[in-house]
Amino acid sequence: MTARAILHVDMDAFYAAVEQRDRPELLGLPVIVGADPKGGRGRGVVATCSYEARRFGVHSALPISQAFRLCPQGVYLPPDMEKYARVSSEVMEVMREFTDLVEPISIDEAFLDVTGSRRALGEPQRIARDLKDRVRAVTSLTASVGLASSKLVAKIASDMRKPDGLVVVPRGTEAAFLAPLPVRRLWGVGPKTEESLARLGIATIGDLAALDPEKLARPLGTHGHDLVRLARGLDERAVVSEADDAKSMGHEHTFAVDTANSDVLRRTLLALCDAVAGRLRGHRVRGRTVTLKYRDETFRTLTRARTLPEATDAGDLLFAAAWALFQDVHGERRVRLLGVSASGLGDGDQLGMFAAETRPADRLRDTVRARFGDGALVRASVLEGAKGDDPAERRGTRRLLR
Ligand code: TTP
Ligand code: CA
Repeated sequence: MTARAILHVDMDAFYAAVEQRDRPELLGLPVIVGADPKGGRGRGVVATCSYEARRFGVHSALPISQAFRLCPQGVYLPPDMEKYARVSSEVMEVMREFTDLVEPISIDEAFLDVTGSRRALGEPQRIARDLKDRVRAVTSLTASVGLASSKLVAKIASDMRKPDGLVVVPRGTEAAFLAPLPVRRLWGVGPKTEESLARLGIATIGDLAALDPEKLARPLGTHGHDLVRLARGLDERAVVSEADDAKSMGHEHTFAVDTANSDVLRRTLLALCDAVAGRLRGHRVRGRTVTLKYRDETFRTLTRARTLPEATDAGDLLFAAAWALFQDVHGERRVRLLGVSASGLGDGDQLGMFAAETRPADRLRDTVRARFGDGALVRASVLEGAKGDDPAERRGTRRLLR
């Protein structure tokens, strides 16, 4: 089997670069883009800033007031999300010239699997260079690219030589490439896991790779096994393109007030999963891939997907995957929107197992809902203390059917 060639493409200082492109008088200046509802300099947080501004210590998520103290001569601009979304589509379009296997993971980042493009387009390294050139020709913006045999390593590589970088990690050198880096660079290591690992004296990815996975079973459960594999550079996750995923069912919820309350977040996610599962059962299909959509208070929007060992229509199983994805992306910030969708839909009936395998509790739920309506049966854990933000009652909850 040929080794996979995975690219991770990440635009440089994306919002700020778009602003500098469109107003060339801003080139070379510290440009700070941030949501400030009043248009002044006193409120809101920095979405991003140009590399010139980063030299002053300004960075994403810093309160604008603090940025202004560090860099009073900066040019402060409100974000123009419509424009960035347009440029994002142009960039994604360019990527699709190189392969159908394009998986966007944020407004300015995507994975590409170019393994199958070799014959037509040349060696992966050449493809990576050509891609950077095309992005620049079409959008006048620069991208940084990592090329490796897995998503994990490609993503870390793209970040190593920003801006306008290209970092190639040859096959066989993945573990050595990862070893000196801090564990938090691993996808799936948030502040909590980092802390548990630090308590075991594990600071670098190399420390983790050398560990007997059994040692992590107690503090981290099965997650520990996966982490050790990742630390050794073993990551088989496939690039999942939207084309593969054309059909999906999902729900999303925008909070009336951005929230960091973990109970509310957990309940909301559970309610969304139950809603999606109910619809899957209603359509007599099951989903194999669970996608979480996550938008924080700064409007940073991420999607993360996980493919299950087998297709399901059970809310609990969707939730287990969605919750793991959520914990990977969620940090300290307040959350503005959560969404869950299921894709890779297969026909339960055709597989001849729908009736047999739908869980009794789920079947009961469906029967009650069919008779008495959607609000009739809600999990106790969703209702509990839900007065402030009961997902079932929120205006913000939307059904998505693509
Ligand atoms: P990033 O790719 O994290 O950052 P960036 O493109 O600005 O800079 P880099 O060169 O380091 O990749 O995020 C992409 C865009 O998402 C960014 O331009 C603005 C937005 N964003 C936020 O709105 N809030 C945030 O906290 C972050 C990190 C990004
Ligand atoms: Ca970026």
